[in-house]
Amino acid sequence: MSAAALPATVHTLVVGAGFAGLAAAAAVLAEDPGADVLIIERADEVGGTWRDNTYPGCACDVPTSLYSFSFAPSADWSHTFARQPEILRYLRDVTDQYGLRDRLVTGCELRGAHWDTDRQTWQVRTTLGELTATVLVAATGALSTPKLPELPGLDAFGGTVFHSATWNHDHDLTGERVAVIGTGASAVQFVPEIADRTAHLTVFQRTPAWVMPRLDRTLGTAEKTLYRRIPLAQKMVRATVYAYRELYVTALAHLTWLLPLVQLIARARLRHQVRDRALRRALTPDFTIGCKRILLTNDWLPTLARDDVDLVTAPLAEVTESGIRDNDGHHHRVDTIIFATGFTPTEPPVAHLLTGRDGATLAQHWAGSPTAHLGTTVTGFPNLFLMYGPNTNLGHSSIVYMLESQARYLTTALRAMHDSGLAAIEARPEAQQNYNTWLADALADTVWNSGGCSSWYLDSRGRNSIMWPTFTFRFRSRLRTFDTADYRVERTHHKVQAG
Ligand code: N01
Repeated sequence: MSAAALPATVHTLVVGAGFAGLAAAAAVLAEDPGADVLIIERADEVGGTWRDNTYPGCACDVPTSLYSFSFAPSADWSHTFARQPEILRYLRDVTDQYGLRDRLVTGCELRGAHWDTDRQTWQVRTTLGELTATVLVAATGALSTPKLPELPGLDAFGGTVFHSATWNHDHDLTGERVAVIGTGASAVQFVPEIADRTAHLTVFQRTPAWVMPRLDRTLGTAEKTLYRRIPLAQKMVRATVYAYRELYVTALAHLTWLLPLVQLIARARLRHQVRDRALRRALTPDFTIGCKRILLTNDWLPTLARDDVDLVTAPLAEVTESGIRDNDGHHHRVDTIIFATGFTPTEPPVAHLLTGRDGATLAQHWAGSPTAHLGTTVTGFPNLFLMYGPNTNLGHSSIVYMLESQARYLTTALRAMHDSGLAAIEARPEAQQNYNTWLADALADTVWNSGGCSSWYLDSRGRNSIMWPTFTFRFRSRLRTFDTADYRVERTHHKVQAG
């Protein structure tokens, strides 16, 4: 679709074409193939985080049988944990096969949107022009804005610098001395991939994470043929993986006393993979497993044990023209610095772009601590749906399941609006409050809140505004119906229903 094709008005505008935006648009079209729905995407292709993250070794650390759309099974996956290029290919195929390409405007970035109380619509500004939308779906992703720590001296560094999420493929690391800052889910995937190429690697670790094996295997021709010929077989595998993954949350959220037993496995593996005692000590976390995301990898620990790889646990002091000085005063000479320092999920930039009924932005409402009703709708922001909203992230299963739950909720809400002739729906403050009180209670004893770590699940106010606290089927069940009692509804201009 070209710039000229950006319409003046649209009923449902989806911002972002990653898993979340595609799930939302596909659900709306599945419900009504003639629906007036448009997706705008700032990049030139769909894919979201799976388009942007192209670092060596980038792969999914959730089994692909779950980390794919239930409505679009594929028998083409190479491994049980799919690699980034094939996930991106899959999302492109879904876009084509489900008629989403015709509804997509690429190279179109959201500049701002405000709720127009008189017109009961969203007035949307984009880089390609303005448009009016009745319903706005923010599907801009939680892990889309790379976080770069402010390090003194970084500007003066004479070498190359990039973030894992914006990998510089034009830069050859062969024979270089490379620093990697951060030891999270991204670093553990690319560090083993580049270690053979670099002359020397220095990995700066702030907090060690618990590591468990990634039980990955290739999918052979026989298995793929089976899935192609008998789709039910693949559905059964998906159901089985779903069921055993749900068991994990029992320990993470409900029976946390079980977690030290899981730690024994991680400790035994660490002992087996790292012979050096001092290194092992440096790599042993002091918090309960699961508090931070468990890293699934088979080659991270052996890579850190290599002679040409150093692990530095002293905090970073400054960047110099030729390297990094740590707080112990050691200077590490490097040619390239790679930040694997994660993203800004509790400070999503889109929140600064959305202005609600009272003229304040979502970021101002949230003040550093995102809240929503059912992780999806927000008081003061009529007809706004957040995909991957507050408290929808998981430590045990697939976010795609949550996104599909939210997409169905969106379609249920749209149907309710249509059937009842509603122009606007807005979460009632008390409904949102009750929901968040329940969340806070449910999260209190989970490992994410009480496991003794500091993680990106906790926002600037120390509140857990990221994690869903229990089984994913409970999320789906809560979002199965659209309860108008939870909403202030407007039929026509300014006629807010009593209550
Ligand atoms: O980022 P992270 P990531 N100085 O935030 C460190 C998803 N993901 O890109 O632990 C020094 O996990 C920070 O240290 P600490 C997944 O949800 C999914 O690796 O905060 N260090 C940490 O070690 C994941 O959770 C897949 O003390 C600093 C690291 O940088 C999320 O993306 C694959 C620092 C950041 O780790 C993010 O993963 C990959 C500073 N100032 C990622 N600031 C899938 O397969 C941060 N750090 C689905």
